[in-house]
Amino acid sequence: MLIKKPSDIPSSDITPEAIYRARRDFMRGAFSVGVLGAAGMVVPGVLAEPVHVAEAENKGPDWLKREIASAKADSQNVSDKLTPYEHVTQYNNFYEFGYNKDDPAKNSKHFQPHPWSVEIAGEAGKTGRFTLEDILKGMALEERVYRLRCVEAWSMVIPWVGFPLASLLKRFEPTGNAKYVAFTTLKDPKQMPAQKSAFSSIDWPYVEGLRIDEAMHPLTMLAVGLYGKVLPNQNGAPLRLVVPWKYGFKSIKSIVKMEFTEKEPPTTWNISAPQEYGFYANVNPKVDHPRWSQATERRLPSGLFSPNIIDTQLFNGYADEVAHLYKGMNLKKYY
Ligand SMILES: Nc1nc2c(c(=O)[nH]1)N[C@H]1C(S)=C(S)[C@@H](COP(=O)(O)O)O[C@H]1N2
Ligand SMILES: [Mo]
Repeated sequence: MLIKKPSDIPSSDITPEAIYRARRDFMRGAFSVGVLGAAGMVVPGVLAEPVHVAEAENKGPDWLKREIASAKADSQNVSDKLTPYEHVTQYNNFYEFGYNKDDPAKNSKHFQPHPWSVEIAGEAGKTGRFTLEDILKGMALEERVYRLRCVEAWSMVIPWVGFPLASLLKRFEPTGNAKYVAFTTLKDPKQMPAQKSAFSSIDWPYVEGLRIDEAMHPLTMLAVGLYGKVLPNQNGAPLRLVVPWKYGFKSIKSIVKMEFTEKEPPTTWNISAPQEYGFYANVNPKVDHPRWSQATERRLPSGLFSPNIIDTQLFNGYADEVAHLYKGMNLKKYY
């Protein structure tokens, strides 16, 4: 018989999400930002065995750490158990840093996400280049617990810190011709080693896009943190998209440009394999990937001896909020 060592028990099993919330509320009330900002900060996600995160792993300017630490819990939370911090930050897809799940954490250690700026372009009254500080100015950060479902049929539950994309886009006064928003990731082969590879099947930079109503939907967010801390490089520092009802590849990382466009913009995975990855990429258990089923998913942590397979939900469980966006559309055709 296999006996689980305590260290094999996922911390999400020890710490129900309710305790996480209670603890977070408690921390907000009891401690000042100064205490939270000190070295060896306790990540609010884990109570029974607090994860002490070295200050070196919570990299970023002090103003950003302060804003992230003071984020307010939003009502947009799912009740699923959180995926432990180690899994969220060590099992990643970020092809700019390599193709294995542990490559992004290993190969992004020297990536410099500060200072950072984002170019705003296209069909809008205000365009130009804005620093990360400009972008976050006046933006009330929220913590939101969302499911993330990768097209590869695994999923996680992540407490993001960020703000609704709509709050930012409205500032730039999109014109009536702004039907889509196109997003671009940084291209910098000096910092992103896999962009140097001659064998890459991806045409860098990574690009993504949303229809304007999807971009303006209140669930669509830009994240700057997770688990109450600065977004780790491997998760898309300093600024990444999170669209919880779509496959993970839509949630583009390390964004340097957003452009309002009239035409549907090209997207990286659709360019590489159009018959496998569409523009919409809505999570749908009834529309299988040509090479595998999308009916179920491996909810991480899920081990060889403790598989955690669950049913995939239409729109990743966000159908009540987003199904109206696709009314009358054939979801098999627009996959
Ligand atoms: N620039 C960029 N963004 C990206 C990717 C990538 O390779 N490059 N991978 C995507 C995929 S396939 C997924 S599942 C999610 C994973 O996010 P996470 O590593 O923070 O969990 O990021 C998405 N965003
Ligand atoms: Mo993915």
